[in-house]
Amino acid sequence: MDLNISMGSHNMQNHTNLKILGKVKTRIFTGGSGFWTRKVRKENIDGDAYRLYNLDVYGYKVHDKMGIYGSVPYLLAHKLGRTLGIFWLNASETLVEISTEPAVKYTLTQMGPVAAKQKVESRTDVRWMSESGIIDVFLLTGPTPSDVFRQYSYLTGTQAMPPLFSLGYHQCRWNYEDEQDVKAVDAGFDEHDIPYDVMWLDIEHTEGKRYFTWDKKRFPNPKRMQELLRSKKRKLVVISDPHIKVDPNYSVYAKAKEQGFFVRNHDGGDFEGVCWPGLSSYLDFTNPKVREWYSSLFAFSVYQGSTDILHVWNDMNEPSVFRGPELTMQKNAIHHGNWEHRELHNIYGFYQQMATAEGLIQRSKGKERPFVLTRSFFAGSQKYGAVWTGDNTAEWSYLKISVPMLLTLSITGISFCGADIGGFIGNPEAELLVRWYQAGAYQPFFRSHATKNTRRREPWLFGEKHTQLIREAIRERYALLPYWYSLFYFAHVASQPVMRPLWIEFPGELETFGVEDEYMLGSALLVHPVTEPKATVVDVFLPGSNEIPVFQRGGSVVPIKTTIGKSTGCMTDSPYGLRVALSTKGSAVGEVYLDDGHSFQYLHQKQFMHRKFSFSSGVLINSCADERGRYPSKCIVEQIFVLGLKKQPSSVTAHSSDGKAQPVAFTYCAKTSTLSLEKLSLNIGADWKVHIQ
Ligand code: NBV
Repeated sequence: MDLNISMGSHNMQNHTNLKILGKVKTRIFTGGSGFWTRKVRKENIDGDAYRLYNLDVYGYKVHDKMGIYGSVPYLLAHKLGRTLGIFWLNASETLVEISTEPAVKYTLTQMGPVAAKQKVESRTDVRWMSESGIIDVFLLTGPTPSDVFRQYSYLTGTQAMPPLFSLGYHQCRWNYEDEQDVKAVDAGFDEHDIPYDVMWLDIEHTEGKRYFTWDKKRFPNPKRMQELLRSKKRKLVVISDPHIKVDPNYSVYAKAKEQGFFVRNHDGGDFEGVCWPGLSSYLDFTNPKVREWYSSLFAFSVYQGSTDILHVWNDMNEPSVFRGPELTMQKNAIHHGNWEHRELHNIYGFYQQMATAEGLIQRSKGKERPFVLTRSFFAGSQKYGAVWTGDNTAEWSYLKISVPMLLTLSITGISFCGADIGGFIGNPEAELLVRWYQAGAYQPFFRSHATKNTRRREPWLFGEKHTQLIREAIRERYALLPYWYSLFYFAHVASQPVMRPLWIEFPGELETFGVEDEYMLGSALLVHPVTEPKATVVDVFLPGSNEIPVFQRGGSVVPIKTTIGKSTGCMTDSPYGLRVALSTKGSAVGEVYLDDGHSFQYLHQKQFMHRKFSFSSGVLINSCADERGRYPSKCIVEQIFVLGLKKQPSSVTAHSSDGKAQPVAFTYCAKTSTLSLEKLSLNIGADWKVHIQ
């Protein structure tokens, strides 16, 4: 591989440290990553550099190299047989120029029958330029995609294990008007038999955009409202931005002012800019003392009206400053340690999310996993929660671009990511909204959101036909929760992205390299969302030797829930099902991970269960995948579908570990080659075998 990195600086002098993780033999050749809305991989570059500079870009353009809300200065390169990464650790404004030389094609001819392979080699040069500061450069030498993911996680951490509820469906809009509105929307979900987990409140829930307060007229009794949600095992997320209203009577402002916790102007006074509350100062989250204090604001005794079902959303943390240069903070503003803002601009939002997550953990005395969504992010933000793609528009092109945007985030370590369902700006027509729900149900962070003054768009407002389609999409998400949760566990412990470009799963298949309209969810499911209007057919590229006419990969076992409740919390005891899709050799493997879904006991007390399913020679085996885990579950596997079974079996028997065998009733459909076992009662956590003869 060819590696040709040039480094440069504009403005101040850089100090560059080059570190190599593993052995670099030769040079890097292609790739691209970060948070750009353009294609992840593009032949030939038009000359402009990618810009990494976190900015609030309302209704950003699709396919644009200018930065938006977050940056990850990390580049991945992949060719047949080799994956590499370059991590450029610097948080100042950074430009990355990528130029690709035209591809050279040559043919490898193997001896024997006509087996000709075409191999395409091209050379890509990358030039990195950071405005300021110290630069640490890490070369991650792979050689496989998962090696690179692991090496990158050594440097930046892995995805935080999300609380289970946060993988359910989230309902948001700017704004749900008042407690009555929240109550009505919440009831709407139950009336229409649509599960959901989280109600969201935007900036209007506060007293004049003073975060940590409630508008007394609209939300006179926030605890009562939270109790209503709690009764259905649902949660609340409220917004908390980094700007603090300049108001000596607002205790958050007064205390921060008194302790010198705001970012300062070059001349020493507190920096003041305009944002939602009017004149505001900005907390200096780069100061550990500020973070510690900010975290303490989430204590139940301090944050009046909050309960343990309240989680947090950090917005505007690029930081967004109305009337500031490019809508952000002056580069010569001063932070803790006398660092100029220019040195750390891209990591400001990262520190707010860090302090918020810490605060939520502390208020639970270290017991509960937090959920924090952030708009701005940097390398490592995955340790603190989720990221979304900001203010997108209700147009088909934004639905389409959500896939490469989320894939880019995923391979840069941020697995918990999503795009506003329906598009934040504008009013989606029913078809677009439905397609967006269908796509979003298979994207990690699943939240619908809409800006102010848009028409209401709760799932039941577009006629029964559309309600039904949205209901099905959301219910399918809930059915797949065991699979989602297991994938997040593997992201957490083994740095494997949840959403994967095809080339990760099929690194030796050249045809997969440029595909960005479909992806793998884990290693078992291939998803190709419909992102065009009036589509009745889509071309789906099926890599590998997959013969199954569903997009579950041949050779995989996917765990599901067979009964859907009002929310994830209501489904703790619901039974499991297993979808076994056989490979051409008639085998399949899969895993399931489960724990209490909310605490850190999986870590401290090993209270988790990790099981492995394997099918070969007609026997499906459930065995323990991690002996350290001890989390008993009463849940049963009540349904098993075996897809791709060539002939009808003559008998099916279930064998428990104590040697007892029981015949199992089954149905077989020759047309679809599917065997269905229902009304089973096999414990999910016990060793058992099912023999199919
Ligand atoms: O807080 C209001 C909005 C929020 O709904 C949106 O999700 C953020 O991306 N916020 C931006 C500020 C206003 C945008 C016009």
